[in-house]
Amino acid sequence: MNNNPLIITVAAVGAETTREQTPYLPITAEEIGEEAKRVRDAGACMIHLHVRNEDGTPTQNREVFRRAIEEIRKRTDIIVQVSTGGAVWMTADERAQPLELNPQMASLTVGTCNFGDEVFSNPFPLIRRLAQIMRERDIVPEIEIFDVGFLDNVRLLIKQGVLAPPLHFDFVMGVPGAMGADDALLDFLISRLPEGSTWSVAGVGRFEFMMAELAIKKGGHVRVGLEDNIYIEKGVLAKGNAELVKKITDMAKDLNRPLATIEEAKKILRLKR
Ligand code: KMH
Ligand code: ZN
Repeated sequence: MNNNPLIITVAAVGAETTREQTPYLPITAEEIGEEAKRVRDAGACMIHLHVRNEDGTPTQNREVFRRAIEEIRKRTDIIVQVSTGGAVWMTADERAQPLELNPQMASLTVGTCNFGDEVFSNPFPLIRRLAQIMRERDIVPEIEIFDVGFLDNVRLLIKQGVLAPPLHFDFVMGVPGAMGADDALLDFLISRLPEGSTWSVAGVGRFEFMMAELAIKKGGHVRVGLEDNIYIEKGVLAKGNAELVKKITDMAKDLNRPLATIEEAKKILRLKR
């Protein structure tokens, strides 16, 4: 059994979840700041951050990110990881905008896949460009793996000098159109990681808690949040992200995984600030 400190990341907002689906989705900068404090108090160390326009539509606008991060920083020391994935229709220029704020960390998706009825497009030139900006600004990437072949892309990107191990990965499992979510697949993914890697799992939809439990048992880290799943149990909406975090901290307690402090998380993730 693993007892290394557990990092819980909260994908609190996302680009696809709507207020029609759940009234608990934070949208404004103040709501995101309040939510960040609630999830930190509940035991999370990191927020995976998307932001929204006032009408609730997703945006990668730098100033909207700036305001949300300011509200987060007023209230909590949680690690901020901005999304560079944005929403499926966004251009590379839009997606890169939050990197101009020099966040501690940013997501970096390393391949293209179906995403429900859409395509999440990440051609190599876009990956190289986002990775280069992150390198120039000392922003640590979280490598998002939506499908198995993405790990082969990582090998290529390392060979080309675009990515430099050791790296932190997030296995996004259960997106319709990309890879599924099960124990054997997770073992396979872990077996294919470059040496020295750290990893977390984001189980999507009904896979969220099942995959979280497996990740905790195998010594990995966990991502939950309304971006990935809005239910606390079948047919029952989570009353916010903190309730999802609480379910993970209960699991961690049962499985003897201590929660990481912010300092421990920064060390594990090799953050520069
Ligand atoms: N919204 C998805 C299309 C990321 O944040 O890096 C992409 C996404 C990945 O959420
Ligand atoms: Zn995201």
